[in-house]
Amino acid sequence: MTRTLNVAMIGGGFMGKAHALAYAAMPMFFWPAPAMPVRKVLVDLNQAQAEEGRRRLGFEEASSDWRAVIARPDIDIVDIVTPNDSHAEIAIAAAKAGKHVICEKPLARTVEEARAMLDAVEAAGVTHMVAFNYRRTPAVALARKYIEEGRIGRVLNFRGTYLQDWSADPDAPLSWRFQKSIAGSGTVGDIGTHVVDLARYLVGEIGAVNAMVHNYIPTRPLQSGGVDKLGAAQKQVAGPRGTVDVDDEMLTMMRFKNGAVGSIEATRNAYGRNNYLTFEIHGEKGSIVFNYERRDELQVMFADDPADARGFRTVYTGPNHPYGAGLWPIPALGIGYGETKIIELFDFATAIVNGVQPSPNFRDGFQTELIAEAILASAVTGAWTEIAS
Ligand code: SOE
Repeated sequence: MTRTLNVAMIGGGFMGKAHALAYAAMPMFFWPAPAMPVRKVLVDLNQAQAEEGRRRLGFEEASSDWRAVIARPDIDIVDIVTPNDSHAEIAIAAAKAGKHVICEKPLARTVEEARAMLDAVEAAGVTHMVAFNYRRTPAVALARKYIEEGRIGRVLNFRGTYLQDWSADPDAPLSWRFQKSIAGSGTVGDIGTHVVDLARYLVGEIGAVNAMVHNYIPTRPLQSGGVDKLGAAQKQVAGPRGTVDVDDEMLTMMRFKNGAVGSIEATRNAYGRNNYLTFEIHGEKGSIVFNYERRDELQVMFADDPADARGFRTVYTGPNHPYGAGLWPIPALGIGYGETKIIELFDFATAIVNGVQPSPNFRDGFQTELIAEAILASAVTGAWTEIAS
């Protein structure tokens, strides 16, 4: 009989919605499922919020006490979808209680926190994952397959961007994402790390960075109410403002350990860009281009195509591509954010059942944190900064 995995999810906001959807839908897509997730307990800041989340997200129970929930013997997975400042405390407690842990990105605010989290899960021998979900877009996994198969030869260059515009308006509210004490950093941690994760996944380990960061909007309107508000749709012109003490924009050059070079640009202030997470990879035998806003598509150019047919062409992901057996039966029916989370959970549950570590796990999250810290350090000194490992 298929094993069940009882889930305690800590947090019921934007990411909670995405993870709850994945728990419900994973067996609908991937059947037979590696395990049947049971939405057991939803934990939120207070009982009323937890109860509302329970009803909405389909959990059996509600609680405002994550420590008590983690101590329960019937819980198998602790899922951390809270702001960054509580990731370490919850993950370390969950590991000590012997629970498998999935944690939203970035893994932590600092390298020290990430190190402690990695040590805790490794000491406990539990399965761990950091939720850099964009790797799970089938077109991204297809890009990796092509690279592994040598279809574009040795990789020479990776150009990545993550451009959004939800914070371009100076009157968009002071989300926790603008506060260093909660977030750790701004674009670097929030969206830059997604591109770092893709660069490591597709090209290999990053050896050194040379970066700039900028802040353009030093204050933003303070929020009222307990629920974090994101973006200009929540614009508040009047009222008190609070300090933004993180970066609004980052740019970095990179040297990969395998000799490739690359760059990343990330900002949440690029009017007209919504979730413009892109990469262009050039190799000795071809190129690959991806844009998450057109995530069913992978643009490929293979240099060994006949001379009169050379050029970029579009591959629409479907049943013949990574994860295709579980997804929709016809290419281009549409892959969304939800599907990336469903695939992520499928890989996490498979790893738990097989007693192996998935990727990206806390070691990857820790390494990405080292790179984020090097980007911030290089932005201060202006110098090339080696990544410790
Ligand atoms: C805001 O920039 C945000 O919600 C990020 O925090 C997520 O990681 C990204 O997937 C979407 O945008």
